[in-house]
Amino acid sequence: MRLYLAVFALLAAVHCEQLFTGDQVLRIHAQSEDHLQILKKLEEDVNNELDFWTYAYSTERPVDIRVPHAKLYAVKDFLKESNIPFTVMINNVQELLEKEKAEMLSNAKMERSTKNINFGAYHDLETLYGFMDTLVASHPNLISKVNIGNSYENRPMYALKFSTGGAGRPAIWVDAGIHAREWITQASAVWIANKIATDYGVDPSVTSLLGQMDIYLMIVANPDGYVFSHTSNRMWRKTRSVNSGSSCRGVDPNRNWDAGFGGPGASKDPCSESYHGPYANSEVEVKNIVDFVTGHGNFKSYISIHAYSQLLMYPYGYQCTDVPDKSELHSVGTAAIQELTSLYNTRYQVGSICKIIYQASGGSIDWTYNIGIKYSYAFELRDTGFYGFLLPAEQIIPTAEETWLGLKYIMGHVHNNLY
Ligand code: BPX
Ligand code: ZN
Repeated sequence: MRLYLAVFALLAAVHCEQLFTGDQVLRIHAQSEDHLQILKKLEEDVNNELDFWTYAYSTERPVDIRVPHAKLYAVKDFLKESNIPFTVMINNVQELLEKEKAEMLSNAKMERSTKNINFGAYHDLETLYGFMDTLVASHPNLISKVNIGNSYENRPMYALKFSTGGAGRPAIWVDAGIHAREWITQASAVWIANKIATDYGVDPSVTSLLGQMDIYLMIVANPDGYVFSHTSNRMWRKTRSVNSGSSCRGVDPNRNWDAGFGGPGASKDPCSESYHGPYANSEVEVKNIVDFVTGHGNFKSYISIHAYSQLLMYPYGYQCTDVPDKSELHSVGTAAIQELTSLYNTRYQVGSICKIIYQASGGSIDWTYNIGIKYSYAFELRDTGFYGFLLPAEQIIPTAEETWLGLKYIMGHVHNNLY
């Protein structure tokens, strides 16, 4: 009977969950414009099932591609024939996923017995939402939970509001997890939520900031995608909306904002990971944030947290011209990264989206900057290409700690330079 149950569970798991057995992530070093063109062609062909973890844009930055096991031989052969050098970054994706899953299971057991959340573990949506309630309950005079609307699949989208009172205060917005598979971002955001709660009244810069300003922190900006990345496909990035006329689901929620919408660095193919959607704000998750930010009317800073590559970026992504505030954004960014790096010597680069990664249209921080939110930034957290999206849980707390130092620096600057 037990064996029967085990076999049944295994079959069920195989049935609904995508496996990545034998898939490798290749790290490709383009050495010329020709190489980049070849890689871009591969990227545009959505039928070849190559999963670009980073995109082909410059010879300075490696291109990481998850290659399905069945295509490995052909892809490696093709790269060799094209004289494009590569290394194997992850030897077997499924092995890492199984390790991740086993750790989550044993952690969940421990959490059930201790009734405490472990910040050094990855969690499903239900656990994260439960923790938000716990945090609100233990800091009722500081934190409240704001439901800014529901997702496509009708899940609530919560922001934690840190406020010591006074309506209409200037505010800072921080979101994580707009891309589902970037699990280190949601995990870091939970730690940061707790850090803000416990540092209020203790850390003078947090205390004085919250004396005048509010912080809104959205830990899971793409809840449907996050759930799907737990239940069905760990590599899911987009929303889960149905695309009419296509069997491929989802829109890239970081190509769907009304800033250069549909321009370079976004795809019109619903099967692409960077599909911009049928029109700007078509994704209810994006629309909810847009409406909330517009309705609030007093955000001074908007910070969106992604992974991976270790970058701190400011606008623009949809065009490569400098923003008017470039020199201030750059120097604040550089100082923030100095703080971040001081803890564990994690190296970051600072620059505009277009200049340090690639042209990307329809991104959130371009829209927020264009509506007048000067301090618009995007982080790309760890790592630079050992584990990519599959960052081991043991790195969650160090990543959150260092990120917090960078964030706190930016927040402090915003507070001291209210406009
Ligand atoms: C981040 C903010 C604004 C515009 C672009 C980015 C980079 C981000 C993206 O392509 O949307 C990269 C990432 O976080 O999605 C990681 N990735 O390459 O998958
Ligand atoms: Zn992202």
